[in-house]
Amino acid sequence: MKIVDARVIVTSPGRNFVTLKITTDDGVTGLGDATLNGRELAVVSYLRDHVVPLLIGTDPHRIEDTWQTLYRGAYWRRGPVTMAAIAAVDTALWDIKAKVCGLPLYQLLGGASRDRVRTYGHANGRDIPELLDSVRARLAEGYKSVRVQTGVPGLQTVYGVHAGTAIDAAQLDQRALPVVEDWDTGAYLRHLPRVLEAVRSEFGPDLPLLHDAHHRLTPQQAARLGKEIERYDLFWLEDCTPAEDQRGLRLVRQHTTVPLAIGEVFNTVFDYQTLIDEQLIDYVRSAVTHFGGVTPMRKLFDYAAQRQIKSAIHGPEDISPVGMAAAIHLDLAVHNFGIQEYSGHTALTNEVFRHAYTFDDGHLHPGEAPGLGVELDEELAAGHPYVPAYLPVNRLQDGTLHDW
Ligand code: CS2
Ligand code: MG
Repeated sequence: MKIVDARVIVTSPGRNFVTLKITTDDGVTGLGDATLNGRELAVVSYLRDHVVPLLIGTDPHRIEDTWQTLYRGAYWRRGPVTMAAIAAVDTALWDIKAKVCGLPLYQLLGGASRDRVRTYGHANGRDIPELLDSVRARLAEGYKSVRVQTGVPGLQTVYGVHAGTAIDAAQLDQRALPVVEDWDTGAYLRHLPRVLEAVRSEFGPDLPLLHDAHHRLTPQQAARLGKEIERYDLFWLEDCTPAEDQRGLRLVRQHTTVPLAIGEVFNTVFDYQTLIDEQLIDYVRSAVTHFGGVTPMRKLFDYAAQRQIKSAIHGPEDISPVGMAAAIHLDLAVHNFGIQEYSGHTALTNEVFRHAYTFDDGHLHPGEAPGLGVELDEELAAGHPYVPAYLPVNRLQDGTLHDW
């Protein structure tokens, strides 16, 4: 079997997605997600200009060798652009291999370790009443676990709070450039305990709650917050501090038992080494799309399992249904599964990317279709071309650029 074609398809059914489609001489095709939110075109070029020429004529069954060739053969290693490109190739080759075997991908990953995949959804509100309504909406949709994010008094815009957030018209016009959001760590630290108190008193002690601090605290601030919110028994506190300096989590871990989740911006196992070796976190958050594909994700989960750390694959709307499908196959198969983030996608996105995975009663299942179980409607995709778009940036009250 040989690869005879590999095409990069960029489509924007409401937001930008980058997909690699590999075709073999037997006519078998495989899909891989290469979407890097705000830097999509960098991955498009990396794939089209530097990876696709290397794939033509190679054996699609040699997944490990292809992965090692793309990782080591480039000389320049790691990083989100490189690893998103490699992820797309790796995922597409697993899709092909599973299709050739006539099996859903999870069967090639060791078969099912559970009957269905537990998820969590996003609840957000500009203020506490709006957040409580959003939690009720997620529960009504069937979610059994909910991530809670709110606005902060005195701030115009905050991560995770959208749908009517006060972005003025001028900023909307600049959507092709990063929107500038404002931030005040002190206001946030004072406000979050009030938010969690309100959610717990409304929904009781048993509802699994998650919160994403989104890289904005110093280790000291994260340690203080973790201690203060322990009484609200969170399922996890996510990205409590920027974790390039993995040792920073030692301080947090010394002061709080709140479960910690980190890693959605990580793209190789080396980003996690201290965190896993010293058991500084409880969940690893990388996405198949940003971590080099299915192959390294399996290795990450086995490494994490040695320290009783569980999986929690990143699953916002900027992971395409192709990347989401790969995640759900992994979720069903790995033993140390924790939880799967699932924001869902728009109806149009689900038309462009028809998928076999299902969401029911707060859980996902990858389905039994051979491969990933995703088909890309290229004609429909072509009707929604790339739209320049950036992630926001954050500035403190004095104008200092801060982590978003
Ligand atoms: C967030 C993401 O889902 C999460 O946990 O951190 O929504 C993140 O902000 C986006 O994926 C960035 O593209
Ligand atoms: Mg996050």
